[in-house]
Amino acid sequence: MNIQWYPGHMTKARRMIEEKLPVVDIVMEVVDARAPQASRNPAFDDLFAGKERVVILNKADLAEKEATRAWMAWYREHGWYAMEAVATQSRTRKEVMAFVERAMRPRLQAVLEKKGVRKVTRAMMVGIPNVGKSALINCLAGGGSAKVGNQPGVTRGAQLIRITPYLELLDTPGILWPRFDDQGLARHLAYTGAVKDQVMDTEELACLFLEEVEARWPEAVSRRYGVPASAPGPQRGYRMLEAIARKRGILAGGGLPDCERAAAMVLTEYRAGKLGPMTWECAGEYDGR
Ligand SMILES: Nc1nc2c(ncn2[C@@H]2O[C@H](COP(=O)(O)OP(=O)(O)OP(=O)(O)O)[C@@H](O)[C@H]2O)c(=O)[nH]1
Ligand SMILES: [Mg+2]
Repeated sequence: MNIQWYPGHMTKARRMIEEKLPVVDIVMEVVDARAPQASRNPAFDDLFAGKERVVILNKADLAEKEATRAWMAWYREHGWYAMEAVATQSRTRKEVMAFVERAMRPRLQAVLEKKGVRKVTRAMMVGIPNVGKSALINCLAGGGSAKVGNQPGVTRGAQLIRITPYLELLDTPGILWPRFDDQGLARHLAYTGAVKDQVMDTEELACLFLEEVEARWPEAVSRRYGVPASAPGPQRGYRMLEAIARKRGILAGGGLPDCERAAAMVLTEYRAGKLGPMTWECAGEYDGR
């Protein structure tokens, strides 16, 4: 399976982001703590060259704590100002506010000294689809100002939301890049819900997912679904999916397992954190590639 997704609305969104850039003080790049390598858009280095940039590893509740700690250290070693976050928890508001305040302090102080005024900071929230940009904005705004949803491509326009008299946030649509060269990383994006399911064969995706989970977290599948590990070999993922379908009673005509529905269930449950925390990439693993 070759995973690719770069619909027209992303080209448009990229243009819109470029147009808004001059009125933005700081770019906040949101990445998925479950796939910190795959979820970094390589196009951003060019797009935001010369801009103040910080990074937020969101969905930390769905990632492995140790791995997130290692990624935070990696970012700091590489000169990034970084924080981990869980947009769906209310205490995140205070943490992100303090983070923005610290990131902007030198610049705000300089303006204050030069012009004697306290400047409004305008931050742009950017990232790939479904990483929680809008959820973070809502968390800061303390309400449902931005539209949120557990599928990629929910935000379509740029929406400016006032958080305090001195902070405004610009929500933007998630964007990917024209071609995924590394299909291993593309799969991680697909598992975590950054790629629209409708452009993939989700049954095949679920099989690949189960094989990769089995190889890296050998207990996770049997713990959740009560099925024994399938012997390695051809169609291992498919055999696991069939066993899960039978166990859950997801059957089609003739009492045969309905693998398509089982695939959708497995992916939905994983994305909701039901299989436990999982981080797909280790810090440093991709350096120099
Ligand atoms: N468990 C968990 N779920 C989160 C977190 N942040 C966001 N979500 C969920 O992830 C889904 C996507 O969130 P959005 O805020 O719509 O993502 P987005 O980055 O704005 O996505 P697009 O607008 O499609 O680019 C929603 O179902 C959120 O509730 C988090 O820290 N932890
Ligand atoms: Mg959004």
